[in-house]
Amino acid sequence: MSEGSLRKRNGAGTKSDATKGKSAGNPTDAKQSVGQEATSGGSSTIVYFVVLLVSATFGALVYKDPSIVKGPLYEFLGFEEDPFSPPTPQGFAADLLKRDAVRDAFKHAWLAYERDAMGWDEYHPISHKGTNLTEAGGIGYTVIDSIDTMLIMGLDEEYQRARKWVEEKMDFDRDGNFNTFETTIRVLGGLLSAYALTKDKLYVDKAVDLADRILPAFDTPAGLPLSSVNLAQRKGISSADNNGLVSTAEISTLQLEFRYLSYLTENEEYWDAVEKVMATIKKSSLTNGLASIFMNPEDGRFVLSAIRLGSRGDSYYEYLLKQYLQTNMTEPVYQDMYNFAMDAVHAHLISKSQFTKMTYTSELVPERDRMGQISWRLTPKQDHLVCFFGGSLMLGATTSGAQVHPVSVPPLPKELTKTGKRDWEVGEELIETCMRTHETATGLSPEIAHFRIPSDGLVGSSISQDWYIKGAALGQPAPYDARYILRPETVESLFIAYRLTGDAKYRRYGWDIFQAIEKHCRIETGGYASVINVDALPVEHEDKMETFLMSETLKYLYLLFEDDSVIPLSEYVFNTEAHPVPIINPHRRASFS
Ligand code: DMJ
Repeated sequence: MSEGSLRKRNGAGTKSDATKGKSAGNPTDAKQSVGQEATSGGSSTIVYFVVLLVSATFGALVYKDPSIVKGPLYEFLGFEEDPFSPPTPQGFAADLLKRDAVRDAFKHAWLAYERDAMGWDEYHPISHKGTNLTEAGGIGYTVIDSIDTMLIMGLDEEYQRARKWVEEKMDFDRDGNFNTFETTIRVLGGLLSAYALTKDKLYVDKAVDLADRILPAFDTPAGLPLSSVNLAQRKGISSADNNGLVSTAEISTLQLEFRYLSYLTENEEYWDAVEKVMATIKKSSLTNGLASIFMNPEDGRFVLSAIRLGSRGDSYYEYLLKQYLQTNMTEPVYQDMYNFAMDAVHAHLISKSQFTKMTYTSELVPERDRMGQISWRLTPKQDHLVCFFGGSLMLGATTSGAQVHPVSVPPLPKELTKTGKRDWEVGEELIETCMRTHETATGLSPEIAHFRIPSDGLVGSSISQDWYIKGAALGQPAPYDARYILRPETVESLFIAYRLTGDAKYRRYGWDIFQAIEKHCRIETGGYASVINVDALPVEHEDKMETFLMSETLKYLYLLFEDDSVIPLSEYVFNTEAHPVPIINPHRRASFS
């Protein structure tokens, strides 16, 4: 494994970008120019001593109470922002103790899985066993989802054993139905990222084998891939549960993976398949810019269904931005689609809570009255899944919403467009809201949070805060909404926000979450388990360790505490399962606009 491939090339890491950025308002530079002016005016010793005395007195006063001058001073010095106020990036050096604590946690998870269930798709840490997604046998779901985290963490021995398993045991010739989206983001994405970080041909060969088995799922009249695919029969399978409809997030979250594979292999078929999906979505887009969560693979149209940033909607928005980033900001069509979607989200889905004015996202649920008239009900419900969106908005603000590239760290207001500023602010606020949902008995956030609205009938109830877990009642079984299943979305946003601001508070938040996971999800005999009710102590566990703990949650936490030259955001884009793939200069242009 070459560390060089993980770190920013040519030595110009985000750290130096940050330094470069800061120089726009760098106090050191400013002091130098002030000093030069003072001395260039005259050579007299008296003048020199008077200036020195005044400066020293002034300096002492300011040292004691910087607030007396800092506003006027920084304006006088020509700074756009207050250089004396936090957040001040302290450099992006690793916090070694915390970083290594996260690495130990990963080892605790991986070694238990390896001991009890190596090669099985999923792991159950309490019963110490593995299960597969289908009766047909495993496809390396957990192994592949974890490999790039080992590479990033420098876990060489674990990595070598995992690679050996991929080489000798992994088999996609399984006669069972696998979810097209999950198989792509976890397994294809994991293989591609392992290749990107090692340049080991084994991973591309495996990726090609898998992608060729998934491709037939795209063979529908509108080109929208079916929900499942039989990997051995190479056949798309439509979803019986959803009347053959496909989920918007699922069909629009395959693009980074297939496009990168096409770039590597020069096989245009992969690129064409996923681009056609985007062309169909663009053609069908609703006039208000919103996207409902189901589409029809027969005619390529959106189907009347909920509109939200949570399940079945989430990564549609994520990949609009990331497709623009993956193609090195050269494809205006993805930027247009992203901007159109963001305007719609701000206009219709962003809400403020009743009492403390927390920013959150609502859902629009269609309702049909007796006359067949449709109206939309704004529901104050936010999935934990939505917590990716704060970081995503901030990333969008500094790229799609930026006037200069790269922007400073943190960006200066003048560097952002009007919509960039809007997205940056709302992104920061959404992260704060997600952190508020960690104010539970365990410090873990629930799967779904509801926010108080005047019509909720809870006036005078014991719910004193702005948000609550619906259906939770003392002495009653915990509702589904109360679970924490080791999800990554909040720490994903914290990682991005830290890289874009250098604000130490994001590391503090991440450390709090990590400690809550350690305290309540860690199984002493090995592994981590989901918690059934985040608001009840002692916790009750569900015997399952989701694969995204090792692919996403622990990776983002590790990178939050790692120095910022590792997987720099200027060179990589993370797929929705946190597998980094390189930003590419595309060899072709989008065939639609
Ligand atoms: C992951 O599999 C992916 O992030 C996906 O986009 C939705 N969420 C889960 C983890 O919560």
